[in-house]
Amino acid sequence: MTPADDLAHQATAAPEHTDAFWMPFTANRQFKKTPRLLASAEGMYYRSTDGREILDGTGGLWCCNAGHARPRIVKAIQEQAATLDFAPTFQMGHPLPFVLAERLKAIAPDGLDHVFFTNSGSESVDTALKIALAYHRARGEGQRTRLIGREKGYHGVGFGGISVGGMVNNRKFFGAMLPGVDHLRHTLDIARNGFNRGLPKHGIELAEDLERLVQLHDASTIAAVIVEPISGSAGVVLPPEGYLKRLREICDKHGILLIFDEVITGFGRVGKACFGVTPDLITTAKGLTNGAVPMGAVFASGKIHDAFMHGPEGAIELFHGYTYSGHPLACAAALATLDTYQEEGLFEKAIELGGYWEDAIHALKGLPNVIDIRNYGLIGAVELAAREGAPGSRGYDAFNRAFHDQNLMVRCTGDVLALSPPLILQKEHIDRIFDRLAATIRATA
Ligand code: PXG
Repeated sequence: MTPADDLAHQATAAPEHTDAFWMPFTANRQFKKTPRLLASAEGMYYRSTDGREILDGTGGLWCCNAGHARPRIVKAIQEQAATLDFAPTFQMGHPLPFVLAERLKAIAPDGLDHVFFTNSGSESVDTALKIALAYHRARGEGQRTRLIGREKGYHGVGFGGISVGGMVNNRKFFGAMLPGVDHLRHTLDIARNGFNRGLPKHGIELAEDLERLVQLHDASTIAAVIVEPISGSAGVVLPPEGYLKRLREICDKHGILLIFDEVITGFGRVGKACFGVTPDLITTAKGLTNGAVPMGAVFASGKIHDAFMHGPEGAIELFHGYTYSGHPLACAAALATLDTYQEEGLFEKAIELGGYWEDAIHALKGLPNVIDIRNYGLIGAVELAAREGAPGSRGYDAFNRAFHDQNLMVRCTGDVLALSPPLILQKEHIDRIFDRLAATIRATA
């Protein structure tokens, strides 16, 4: 075997040893006893190392919005690797991040016309928080140092992200985190909004929680508020109707920046970005490159960007960046991804298919242990009742059963089964996803 053949074999066969790889966000010992291993992927399907076709109900991990192994993206990465494998972007450059930033600006909400590149959602979040702090300092309001997140929020795993985040297990093991952070209440309210279709009808008043924090801390100390328009990781928590608009109004009233973390919701997942509300900063990653090469991007308004562009011309305006900011392979993947989205009209798909998706997921109501169903765009969640004394175990069993017995990939987060399929899916895939999910739920006691 040549080394290339050997790599192809190693990438598709179950590994001989599993000890050395410390897996992220995984029950390592449980996984390694009965691994779930993927060897290849095309379109809507993965193929497992034991040769089964697995229907991808989650776009990988909320990132493969155009499906898998799309020829244009594959070719762009291959060609770019052979042309320019790496080039620095610190006091140097190469053409692609400039081209990509212009393309992104053209599809961003109005006014968000500057782009800072990162390599992940976590880095995008840290970048946006740092920009927010430095922005206020640049305009002489350096006392605005407080950051406001929200309960149940997920903003990645950097210290900034877990500090403003609100998922207990992502925080409690890691010490005191950033000082000067506070949290809004979350918007999940099954008692009032259970089995609602689309955005919840009740809960706009939860935005007033920001006024409460302003009363407590004084607006002059608050730099920014960060929220996910829809949070995925916490089990698909939707914004009540009018909530995001109200947050925007309160931020404007008090000179507080509003950051939308669109790492999951960006790039077509919910159709149009931002629910008609324009934030000051947007964090993205995942769908930006269809998951094919790690990349994130922070979109900043002209107001924010321009506040930095003062002082001597030779002064570095923002002391921040990553070795791989604007990496050539990531840029090539992102440009080919944007072409694919555009050519195939994928940003419209969540709107076109949203109604069919909604009917299909809500047809699961009445199955054993289903206590709520939530949906928006091409996102869905089915919440199962927790087993007495063992929260999360029913969700995990359903997820594991879906993979092994139904050839379906879903996500479980606690007892919530979350879905975010590639946007290339057709009605027949939707039928298949929910047939298999229904069988899974029936079989999971
Ligand atoms: N912000 C949001 C809103 C996210 O959903 C991140 C930041 C962090 O991105 P990186 O690229 O650093 O992982 C995320 C990531 C899940 C799940 O199961 C969700 C994410 C990651 C892994 C699993 O829902 N979101």
